[in-house]
Amino acid sequence: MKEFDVVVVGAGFAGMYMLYRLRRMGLSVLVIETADDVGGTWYWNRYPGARCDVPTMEYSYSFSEELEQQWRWPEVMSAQPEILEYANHVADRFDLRRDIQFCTRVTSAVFDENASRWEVVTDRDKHYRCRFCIMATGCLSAPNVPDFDGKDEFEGSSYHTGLWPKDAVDFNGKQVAIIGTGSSGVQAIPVIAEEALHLTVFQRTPVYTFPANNHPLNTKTESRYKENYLQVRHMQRYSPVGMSTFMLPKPNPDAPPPSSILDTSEEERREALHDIGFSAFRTYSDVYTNIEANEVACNLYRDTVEQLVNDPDVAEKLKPRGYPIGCKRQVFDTDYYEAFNRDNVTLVDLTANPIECITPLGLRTRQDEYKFDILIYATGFDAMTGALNKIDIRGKQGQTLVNKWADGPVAYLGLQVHGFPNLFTITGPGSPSVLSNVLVSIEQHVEWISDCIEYLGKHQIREIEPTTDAEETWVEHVNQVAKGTMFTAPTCNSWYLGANIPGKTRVFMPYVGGVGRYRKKCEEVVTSNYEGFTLSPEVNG
Ligand code: FAD
Ligand code: N01
Repeated sequence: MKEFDVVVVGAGFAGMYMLYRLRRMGLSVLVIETADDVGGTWYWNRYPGARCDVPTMEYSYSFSEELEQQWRWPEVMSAQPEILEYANHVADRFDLRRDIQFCTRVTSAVFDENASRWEVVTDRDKHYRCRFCIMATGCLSAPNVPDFDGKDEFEGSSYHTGLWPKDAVDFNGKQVAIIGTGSSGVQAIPVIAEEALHLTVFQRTPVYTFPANNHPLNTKTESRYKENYLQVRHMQRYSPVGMSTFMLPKPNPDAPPPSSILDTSEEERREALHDIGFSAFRTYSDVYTNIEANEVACNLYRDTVEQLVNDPDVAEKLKPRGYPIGCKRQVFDTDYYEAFNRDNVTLVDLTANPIECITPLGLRTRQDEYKFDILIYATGFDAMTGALNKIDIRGKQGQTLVNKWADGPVAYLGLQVHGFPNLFTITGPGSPSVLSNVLVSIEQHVEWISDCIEYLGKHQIREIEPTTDAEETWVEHVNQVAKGTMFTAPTCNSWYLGANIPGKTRVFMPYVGGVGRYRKKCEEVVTSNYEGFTLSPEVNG
């Protein structure tokens, strides 16, 4: 059995950077990846329209100044092919592939208490031993395909947006159906509608989506970023969501403090919406914290849908109701509503008419039968815990992670779990992860973990794991800060809460306290000699 200092699972942006750091520390590292190449999210999600919804000048690695200065992004929010090209460039530039075992899925990771080693097993029946096991398995990497009756009997081609094939899918002259109107569906629908003979959109919950306002990146903006990258990166790291305010207009110190949307007149609200779009909602003090104020914003939103969609019946079906803006991951679109004005796009409202089964030729709802050539599942992911729970992870005394997390994930800082020594999770539950520009959170975790491993080596520490106290206190804090936000509103059913997966315990998983605040907490833990963690010395140490 081959032994490594560290085995890393996953070769997305997290696994790639982890490998780079550990290798520079002189450690032996093996990265194991299911795909046949690097990129993670950007390898798997090749569906038409897939792109980043934060500026890619900020959604990019900061660890190499040369890389940062030399790389050129074509658009403000670049598309999947360019982001994948970037991942490939990073792999080439830092010669990462030689330590990555591709086309291999990790099936189990079991802790051997006597030897203090993890034994990692793959679907190729290979066994590896390592001192540290790092899960870089991603928060949105376990696709969710609903278990519809007859799912396997469809005779056409079916695809999940998160498992999209490498060869382009030809929609020309085809009847296409798509289930799901979250971020992926909203990005794919307008692009597929351009090519398909006909597109039928099966919608269960109408979405709140804001215009992305994407455009080519001009050289002036690019230069400003590149000249000020140090400052930009610092701002990102200590910001609420991993974004700098570098390109935003400086706040006017004489401007009045944000007011309640409830205290403004209908006319003022409409004027604000007209002038600055949906970001107007953020200028009020209470839209994201007070359900009554939120409903005022929702009403304005619904009026806007009415203005954008020609057919009043279709507009009515597209209006979200019954849950607040800001409860789900914010969706950004390009010409989403306009797509429903096309003659070749039909909307089916599944709340009135739910799917009964998939048939060989299409699908059947309670009231109708639909036929199509291509079926697309834009049905999301078993988020945050899905990829981890697919691996049989066993810690001390054979305890499984699945059991430990049966009532929702429990972890300290989203980095480690009590009972699972020397196992780390990058962007794990209880960290800002998916509530941030994820690359900023990935870099912070990778750097924290590598510094920790270095510290353990220097101080002859054999094992690190959090105390149950620290873990419980942190989980309580994670719940506490989410209380009163729209994320945990009783009417909210989001994947942040696990509500998209039948049977999954309803628990709010990410940390909403902010990237900067979280980072400071992680720094304090280190300065206080890893407060909240138990450090066990080497047996002969
Ligand atoms: P991933 O990129 O998911 O990589 C994890 C890797 O682990 C995968 O390649 C997977 O194959 C592998 N893996 C998992 N389990 C195993 C196993 N058992 N054995 C072997 N390999 C395994 N975030 C943003 O901040 N901004 C955005 O605009 C944004 N856009 C997104 C768009 C889409 C379509 C999606 C799905 C997500 C988006 N995200 C965005 C979130 C995105 O997932 C992160 O930004 C980031 O790419 C995650 O990197 P990662 O390395 O942590 O995980
Ligand atoms: O998944 P989702 P996604 N029957 O879970 C519907 C990131 N991302 O892939 O709301 C019928 O958001 C479901 O309906 P409902 C981002 O973090 C980012 O779109 O459960 N419908 C919903 O409409 C995002 O949040 C970008 O009622 C069913 C849709 O499928 C995350 O990935 C782009 C159903 C799923 O929406 C996931 O987004 C893409 C069923 N049985 C993704 N089951 C960027 O632009 C599910 N649905 C950055």
